[in-house]
Amino acid sequence: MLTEQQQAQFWKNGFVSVESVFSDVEVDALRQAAGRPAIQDALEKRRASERVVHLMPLTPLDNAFRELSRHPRLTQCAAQLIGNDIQLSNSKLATKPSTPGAGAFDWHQDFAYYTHTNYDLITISVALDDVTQDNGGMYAVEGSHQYGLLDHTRDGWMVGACIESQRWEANPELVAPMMSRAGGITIHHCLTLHGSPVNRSGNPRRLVIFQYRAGHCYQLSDHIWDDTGYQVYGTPRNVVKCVPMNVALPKNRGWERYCGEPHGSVYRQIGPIAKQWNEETRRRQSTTAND
Ligand SMILES: O=C(O)CCC(=O)C(=O)O
Repeated sequence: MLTEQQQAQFWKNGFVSVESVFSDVEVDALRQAAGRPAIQDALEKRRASERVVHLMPLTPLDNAFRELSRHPRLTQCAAQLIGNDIQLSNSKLATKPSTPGAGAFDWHQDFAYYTHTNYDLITISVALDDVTQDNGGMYAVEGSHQYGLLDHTRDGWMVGACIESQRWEANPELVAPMMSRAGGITIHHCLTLHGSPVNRSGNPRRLVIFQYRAGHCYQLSDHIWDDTGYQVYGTPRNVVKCVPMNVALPKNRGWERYCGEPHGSVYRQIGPIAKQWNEETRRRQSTTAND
């Protein structure tokens, strides 16, 4: 649970770090899960020893990460910030190689990748290693969650990076570290401008990253992952909240193959694995209710 002060910090700055959410034993179990063949093979295929890899979707690869995605210590924080009906939007293992000098990640807002009908989305990053300025920890621009959606496109195509560099260059005093020791978490708003520099440490940096959305967020573009829409807290209310916004839907070259056209499909909100897991939850709940 977040204290009132932590919640106030989140809403003021657009992010907050919370130390010691998971014990050393729990972190060790997560590291072991990250070391199992399904995940190691997938990382190797993506050349994780040379570059940043965001392994997605993570929860179907190992049950430890499915359990982590719905762990009350995470979902209760999410519920405090965005309400009682929480779905997983996506999950990933974000690795940075130990090769010194490798792995910068450009400044961006997460919302630019996954436009929704409103901004009730947050990202929780769980540190599997101590995350420091030396090993490529993330930085954020304080207060940038109030900027609205910035431009991440060229000629309408998503470039995966914010192109408005004045936003972080003009006010360096607003750029602040968003880091924690292993077992800690950071939480940031979907509009918080953030990025991470190269790893200079010679040590790996692994983060498990969950993006959560309120159930009333309806995805407008991009493709959905197998675990998108997994109900991790509360029950679905089947209400969509729309706030006024003009958003140029970004086109994504690589993702036409998933959805048949470059903006993705607004009709697909729940991935196949999330559907199956949600059905299991419904069955469990109705059995319990009938007992
Ligand atoms: O891996 C990193 O350092 C950056 C991760 C990130 O910014 C993201 O997943 O949105």
